[in-house]
Order: sequence, then C-alpha cells, then structure tokens
Amino acid sequence: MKLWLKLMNQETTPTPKKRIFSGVQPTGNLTIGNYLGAIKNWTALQNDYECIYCVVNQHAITVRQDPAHLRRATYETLAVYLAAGLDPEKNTLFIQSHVPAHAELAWVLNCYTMFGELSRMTQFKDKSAKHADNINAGLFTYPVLMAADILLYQANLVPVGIDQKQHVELTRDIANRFNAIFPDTFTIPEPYLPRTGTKIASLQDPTKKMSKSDENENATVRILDDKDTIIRKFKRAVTDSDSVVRYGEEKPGISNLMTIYSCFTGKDFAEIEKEFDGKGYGDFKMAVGEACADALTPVRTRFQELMADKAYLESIAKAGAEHAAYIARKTLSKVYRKVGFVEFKA
Ligand code: ATP
Ligand code: LTN
Repeated sequence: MKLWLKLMNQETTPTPKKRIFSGVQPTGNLTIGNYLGAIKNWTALQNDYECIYCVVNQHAITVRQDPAHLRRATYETLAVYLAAGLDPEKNTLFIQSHVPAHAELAWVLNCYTMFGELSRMTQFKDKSAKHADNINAGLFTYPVLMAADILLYQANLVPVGIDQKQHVELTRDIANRFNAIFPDTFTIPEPYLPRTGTKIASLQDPTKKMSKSDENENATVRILDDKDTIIRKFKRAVTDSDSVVRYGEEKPGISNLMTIYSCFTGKDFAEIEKEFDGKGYGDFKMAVGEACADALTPVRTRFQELMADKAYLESIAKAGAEHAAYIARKTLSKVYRKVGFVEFKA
C-alpha cells in the first residue's frame, strides 16, 4: 500500500478496543468476594474495552452439582451480571455450554498442557482436599478449559481476583507453547487484578478466602442477602481481642473488614483508622454492615425484577452466545487447520 494511503487509513480507522474475557461459576449464591473481586470491576471496564463475560457452567460440574440447582444458579449468575450494572448492549454475556467451541478447544489444549503444570495448581490442591471423594479428571484439567475460554476470544486482559492469577499465568504458558509451534495463533492474555488487597476473606476464618460454596452461612455475605442478614453476619465476624481499628497482618479479621469497608466507601485505610479512632469494634462492624447493605440493595432489587422475567434473561443469553460463537469459531477453525485436522466437507 502506498505510504500516503497507509497514513490516511491510520488517521481514519479508530484503534480497536482491547478485548476482555472473564467468567464466574454458577456454583451458588454469589458473595461480596465475587462482587468486589470481580463483577464490580467489570462494570467499570465496559466503556473502554470490548468485554465478553461468561457464566462458566461447564467448570461448575467439576464439583458435584444438583442439576435443578445448577440450572437456577446459571440464570441467577447472569441476572447478577445485569443487576450489578453490566449493560447487555455494551457487553457480550453468555452461558459457556451454549458455545461448543469451549469444550472443543479445551481438548486440543489438553494435548499441549503438561501433567506437572496442572499438578502445581493451588486451586486443584485445595479443591481435591475439600472433595477427597471426587477427585475427577475435570477438576484436574479445569485450568485447560479456562485457557480455552480465554484464548478462543483472543482476549488481551482477564479481570479476576488474585486467586485466579495462577490460572491466567498457565494460560499464557499454554498459549506461548502453542504459538512457538504454530506462530500467530493466540493473543497472549494478561491478568487484570483489582487494586491491591481486594481478596475478601471468610468472616469466620479470616485466613481463608470467602467462597460462595462455603457451608458456614456466617462466613459469607451474599450479594442477595437482605440488610438485616448482612448486618447480623458482620456483627458475628471473627476479630481479635483488642479493640483498635487498625490495618495489619496481625489483625486479619479487622483488616478484612477494613478492606470491605474501603471497597464500598472508597475510603483508604488511614481515613478509616481515623474515623474509628477511639471507637470500638461494635461501631465499626455496624458501619461496615450499613455500607455494604446500602451498596447492595439496588443490586438485589434489580436482580429480583430480572429473575421474574426469564424470557428476557434467555434472550440476553441467546444473543450473547450467537456473538460469542461467531468469534470462537474463527479461532477454533484456525487451530484445527494448524494442528492438521482435515476439514469437514458438506
Ligand atoms: P467456589 O466457592 O465455587 O469455588 P468462588 O466463590 O471461589 O467459588 P469463583 O466462581 O471461583 O468463586 O470466582 C469468580 C470470581 O470471583 C473470580 O474472578 C475470583 O477471582 C473472584 N473471587 C472469588 N472469591 C473471591 C474473594 N474471596 N475475594 C476476591 N475475589 C474473589
Ligand atoms: N476459574 C474461574 C472461573 C473462570 C474464568 C474463566 C475466569 C472460568 N473460565 C476465564 C476468567 C476467565 C474461577 O474459578 N473463578
């Protein structure tokens, strides 16, 4: 192309937006860990990036699920995405099992992922300790399906909580290995972590992460809990025996509550310490509960409206899957060509 034409094109063609991909498993009622560590941050990205968010129901069955419960949780997770403020006009929202390319690419990538790499994954170690009676192959290869999710869309960034960073790093390793054999196949993604500290811990054991599948209801605050429940759970949160609101490693319970309060109010730790100087834990816990409940009330109201309109949720999932499938198919065809799978001739 002539130089002047190239320059002209550069001036008139807007730079394409970077692409984002992420997902949450429909394994239960979402917690404020999922909200603050993932979904809330997604809403802030929707204007500046091309965002694709998935409800990863295929990942969910790596742990036994009751089918009726899984079906309900899948729509609930989609409804939380919308209720938290993800605009379906700006984001592609879909359900993983609606796009077969995820499972198809995962198979190919399984053959480019090493046993040793998967054995080192902390989530696998944690989950196999927790579900010792069901250490299935899917639990082991879970990160490969996650790599397929991300690489199918040639995503640049993957906004996740810190606990998923290791999986995104493995995705990069798999993509680099594949690209070294078959150049220019995958975009190498980067993890996009929320600001430091946004790892929300269990309210009953602040050394553990808050997890939506925790059986102790007092350990988690659910996005859909009502105000009284939220305040009650914060009142019962485990803290230490002194009464000073200060951030520090030796005070994991209070530090966790400070992180939550900071996320909901935007105040930094120094401001929070000053605000509660001379006040006891009771006042502080009440303030955290109020701030959390106030922020979540509109999300809960919108969620209830959405859950009452199943047809609308289905229409969002359908449009999302159609768009996602179009992008995914292109990558999958490229991969199939490169590895030497013969084409199906109709
Ligand atoms: P499960 O209990 O089923 O393992 P989970 O609560 O750990 O589920 P995931 O579906 O694995 O949730 O995670 C969804 C998103 O929420 C991910 O981006 C993850 O990093 C983030 N996330 C989960 N728990 C926390 C937490 N406690 N703090 C910050 N981010 C979190
Ligand atoms: N493994 C993630 C969920 C997940 C995901 C993804 C996140 C599945 N596929 C792709 C980001 C990108 C989890 O357990 N939170």
